[in-house]
Amino acid sequence: MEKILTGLQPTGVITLGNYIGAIKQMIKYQDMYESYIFIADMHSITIPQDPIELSKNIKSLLALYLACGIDPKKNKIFLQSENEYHANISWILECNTYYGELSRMTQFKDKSKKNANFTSGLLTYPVLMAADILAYDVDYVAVGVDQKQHVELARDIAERFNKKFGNTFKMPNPLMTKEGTKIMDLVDPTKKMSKSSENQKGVIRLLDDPEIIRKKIMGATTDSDMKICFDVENKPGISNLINIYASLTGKTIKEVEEIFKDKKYGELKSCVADVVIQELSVIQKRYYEIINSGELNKILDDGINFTRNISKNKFELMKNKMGLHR
Ligand code: ATP
Ligand code: LTN
Repeated sequence: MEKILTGLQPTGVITLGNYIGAIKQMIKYQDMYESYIFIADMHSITIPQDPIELSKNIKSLLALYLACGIDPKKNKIFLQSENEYHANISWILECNTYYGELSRMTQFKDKSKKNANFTSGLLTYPVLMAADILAYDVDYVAVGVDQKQHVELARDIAERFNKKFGNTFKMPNPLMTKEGTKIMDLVDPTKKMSKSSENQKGVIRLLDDPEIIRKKIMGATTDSDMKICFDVENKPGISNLINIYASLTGKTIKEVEEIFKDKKYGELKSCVADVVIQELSVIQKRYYEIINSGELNKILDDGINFTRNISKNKFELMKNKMGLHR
């Protein structure tokens, strides 16, 4: 069976963007592939985190994975920092990655601009991501479009290592939503909806109250034209609402355009709010049942027991190939 992997950072309650771009995909794939899904807590500390908040977010993210429908029987679910081999593999890969490659990564350029005092971890972040991927010989990596460049870098690093030291890694392929769905911020629809966004009004979180969700969607930035059609360049706000509606109802963009072509912006917003609230209320109910149950620890224990061995073997193989042995 082919393998697939993905990770999410525990940097706050996940957003509708994470849900549509990452989690919903994994739910589909868990029946098709051998699936690995982990909490990328080591990636989250590339930006300063409050320790108490971080550990709360780790538990909450795990409960949300499950509440959204990630099945622990079908997925290897684990916490990245509990598997020391990811960081070990990452170091060896770092020594096979060029500074120039890392400094050209779009995410690094964006995030390093926000704080001139950024850490070196922010720069080497994609190498740790390559380690997460290459440790398991996965066929696919489920990511949103914003992470495609990092998966391509993982391929470049793998290819270079294989050429230099002999076949060691399988080539992973990025697997993205059909239209490369990227959910945008509701207030500034030219910017991706992001967990770490400062303006809460533009971001829908999976645990937001229904009234808050409705308020945020009804207040979404649109345009002064009155036409409902998908045109990301000229109508980013309306296009984003169409995209959300299509992603949650399983309809195509064309079908959604057809449904709303003679409707007013207010009607589109209200229908988008209905589908979002409907989908999230089911998830929220399950989340509150799961968060205080004892099952979370057992799931992470099973996950780490399984994955540590695989990544240890890969690390040993890499060391051997490079002459890192007595
Ligand atoms: P942060 O703000 O901390 O960078 P984030 O919200 O951008 O977080 P990540 O943890 O970096 O989210 O991403 C988790 C997954 O969700 C990735 O696969 C990413 O591609 C996907 N994703 C994140 N934001 C969106 C979005 N707005 N639309 C679609 N997919 C998204
Ligand atoms: N960088 C990713 C999270 C992540 C990941 C990975 C995704 C870390 N390691 C490996 C897929 C595969 C992000 O911020 N979304």
